[in-house]
Amino acid sequence: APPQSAEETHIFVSKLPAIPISNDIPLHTYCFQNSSEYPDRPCLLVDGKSYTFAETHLICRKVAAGLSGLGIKKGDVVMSLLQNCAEFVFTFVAASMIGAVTTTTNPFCTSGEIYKQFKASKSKVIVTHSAYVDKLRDTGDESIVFGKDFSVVTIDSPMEGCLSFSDLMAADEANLPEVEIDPKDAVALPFSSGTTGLPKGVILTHRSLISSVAQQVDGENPNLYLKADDVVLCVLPLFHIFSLNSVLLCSLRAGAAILLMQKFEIGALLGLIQRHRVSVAAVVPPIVLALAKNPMVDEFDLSSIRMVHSGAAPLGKELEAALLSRLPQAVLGQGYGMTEAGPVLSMCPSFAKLPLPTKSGSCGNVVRNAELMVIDPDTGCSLPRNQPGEICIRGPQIMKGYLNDPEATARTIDVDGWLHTGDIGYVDDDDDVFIVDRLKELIKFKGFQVPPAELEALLLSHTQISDAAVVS
Ligand code: 4UV
Repeated sequence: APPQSAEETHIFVSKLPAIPISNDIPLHTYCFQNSSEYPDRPCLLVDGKSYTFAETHLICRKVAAGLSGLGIKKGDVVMSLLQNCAEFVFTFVAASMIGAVTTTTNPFCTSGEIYKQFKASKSKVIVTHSAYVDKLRDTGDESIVFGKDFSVVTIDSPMEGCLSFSDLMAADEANLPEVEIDPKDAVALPFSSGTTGLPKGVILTHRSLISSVAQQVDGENPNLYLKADDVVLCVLPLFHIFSLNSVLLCSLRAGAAILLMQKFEIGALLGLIQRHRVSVAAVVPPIVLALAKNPMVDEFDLSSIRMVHSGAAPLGKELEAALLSRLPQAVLGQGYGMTEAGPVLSMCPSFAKLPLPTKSGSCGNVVRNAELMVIDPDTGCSLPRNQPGEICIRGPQIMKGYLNDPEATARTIDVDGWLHTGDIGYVDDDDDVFIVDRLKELIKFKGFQVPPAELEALLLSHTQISDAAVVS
């Protein structure tokens, strides 16, 4: 190859050809766009119950009318404080249908953490399980009173001062208001600390989420090929962007069944895989570890699994090999995502309809209809192949910005539209992306974000601690 001049910009794109993406429609329309061709196919499988695509779509429209009846309007924020359950899906899609935005929260968060996000997002209603209502009663703020200034909806047992999800589901879908949705309107507001500081609201629009889903499952040769008869395991929490996007939204779009599991427990998981003949499993490295090492695995028939998609944290080569020796029929690969990136930056090409090989330890290739660049963190210059630097991504899928935080947005998305991930990695001669280090402060525990700034603030609230610094 001829020597590259210092000024040359090295931009990496997918080996797969670009595809047309219909990202000028609302997200819910896009997800259910083909579903009238298969109304009776199973869409959601949960706790022995099954909802077809037609039933799921109808319940979403009813819940949308119900939310509208509660006074939720276009642009309002609905907080989903839910573990994986059908009501998560109904709430998210219903909010989209009325032009509202869902902010997703981990139900294990403390009351203080929940209300920080609640206030920052200006949520109007919280949808949750009755078990979490007690930690919601004290808002920590006299000006916001539980049950008076906002509604709490429980999906299971009725609780004092709360509404019931069954009432939302009983609404008449004919009362669904007509709303005009702009592709640039927000639809999801997950929280992430990004490259520095405390958690911030990440504005994901209808256009960004459709683009990200399309980059994975659309086109003649989808990068993440989900088939109509696939049963996709949804054990990763839907409040995290990996599961929300690459499991829920991708499966809805592709017409595959989603098997919802409330929380990870190895015995129950193995039983579900065997009973429902799970074919695609989205996992994080700790689940790969359990599947590779737990002796119980030998007692179950996991032969239905054809694809294991790991992401959200690095997956070691040894662990990859250990799992493959137990699931020799499966393709195991990684995706690489970041909430702010919409979220998927790269995906294993062996998941494609026409699969291509990739190397162990790689996070696959950059997604189609996007550009990836590796920059020298010191000089900001773009780097050629095989040289590690900060990974940057550009495309229609990335976030619009952080909620009410123009400085943090400008620090993350530069004037040329490149989103700086804070991850150190490189692209090799075969277009395989490798993540080797992290420039940013973020600590990850089992795929979950642990922002050091949050722990530092907590430590500093102790009267006998004068200063603290948290590192990984
Ligand atoms: O913001 P976040 O918590 O987001 C995620 C998203 C992961 C996804 C999403 C969709 C997929 O299909 C998929 O495969 C994975 O984790 O944290 C972002 C940071 O997590 C690290 C990296 O530091 C990101 O900036 N990370 C995510 N994926 C990987 C990873 C990976 N495969 N290998 C190493 N680090």
